[in-house]
Amino acid sequence: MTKKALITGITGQDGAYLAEFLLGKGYEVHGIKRRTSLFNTDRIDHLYQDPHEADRRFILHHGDLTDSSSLIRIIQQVQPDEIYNLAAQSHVAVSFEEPEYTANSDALGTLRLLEAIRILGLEKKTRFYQASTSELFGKVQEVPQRETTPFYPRSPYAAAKLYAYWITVNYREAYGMYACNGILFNHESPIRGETFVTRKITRALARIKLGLQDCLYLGNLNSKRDWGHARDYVEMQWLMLQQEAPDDFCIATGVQYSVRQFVEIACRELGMAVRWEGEGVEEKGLDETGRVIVAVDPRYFRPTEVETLLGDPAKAKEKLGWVPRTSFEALVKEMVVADLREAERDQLCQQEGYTTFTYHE
Ligand code: NDP
Ligand code: GDR
Repeated sequence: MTKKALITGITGQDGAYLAEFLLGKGYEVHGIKRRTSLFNTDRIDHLYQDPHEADRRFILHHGDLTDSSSLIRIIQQVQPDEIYNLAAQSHVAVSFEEPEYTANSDALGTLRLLEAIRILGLEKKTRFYQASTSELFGKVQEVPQRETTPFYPRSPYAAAKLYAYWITVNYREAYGMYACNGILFNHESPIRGETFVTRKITRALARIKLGLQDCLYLGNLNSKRDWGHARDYVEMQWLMLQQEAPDDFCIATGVQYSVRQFVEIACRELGMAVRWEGEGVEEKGLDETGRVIVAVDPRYFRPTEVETLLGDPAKAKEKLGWVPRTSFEALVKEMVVADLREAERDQLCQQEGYTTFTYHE
């Protein structure tokens, strides 16, 4: 029997990698996508199958985590063996601007899915994966962070994800559901959203290299993260649902870099030099000619910051056989190469008289 998976957030970074991975495993993959005024399926267009094709294994449904009726209808129709709840307002900084919406989609959205499974009597059939996050550790209480480290959320996003974490544990304990939390540390890729710091850096530096942009404005350069590759991490999401008993796992590389170091390594990959001058908001990154290519803009500071995250993936190593395949340097290189290609395309368009628009956020 072909297994059926339902992915919320299929148009996002992880959704795209996971869909590709599950199709490769022979799954029938269903995805929930929100209605948007413009197409937003760039990341999954290569997987698209025309609805008129026979034996389709990739099927999209309109729905929204803030709308129970759509979730119940889709789950009833699909009868999935596995649900991966990846949908979220996933930007920490934006969550300070849209706290209520973030709670509605990230916290209550998770509850709506779990309730839909229960209402439809699928507790014993449908396995559930919740996209939990290292942001739960927030103001860290222990280094490195592991499954037993106390949580201390530092944003509306993290507080919403805290509810989602515990409601997943509660439904597991209360109703015997196979429900897991993957506590994933930051993971990136060439298809990472353009406003997360890694992609913002690789995209901007590639454009600076080609003369399409003058300067990259960043917030906290001292912030440290444990960055892995999204392609490696989605495999762990799947593995968590293939165990005998449900459990929660931290997925991380166990290595940490600062935002400043990320800039340095990305510059190196592009054959550009960067040297730092000044301190705090006055700090600047200069290229070999003394031109300012990186500057601090306090508008990217967060009201409460998560200064440092470093994961301990020992449990995942032991029980899931987790070994991160992509090194930090290889990740940065892959992102830089992809963004350079995109910048070259923009440059060509400009040379041929077409305008390209760059939204800086
Ligand atoms: P993205 O922001 O790339 O993708 C989020 C997805 O959720 C998009 O498909 C988006 O749709 C969808 N979405 C947002 N709001 C709703 C809603 N109300 N109803 C339905 N769909 C919605 O995130 P990632 O792929 O990077 O992350 C996947 C999940 O993992 C998220 O829950 C995130 O919080 C969590 N996470 C991510 C980590 C990371 O480093 N990437 C680390 C730890 C956890 P649209 O395309 O229409 O915007
Ligand atoms: P994060 O990722 O908040 O860890 O959440 P992000 O890349 O946004 O920030 C990482 C760190 O970099 C600092 N920073 C900047 N961040 C952004 N976005 N833009 C800037 O200009 C900038 N300058 C410095 C931030 O302050 C922060 O300290 C991501 C998301 O994918 C979440 O959904 C996920 O849960 C966590 O990772 C794990």
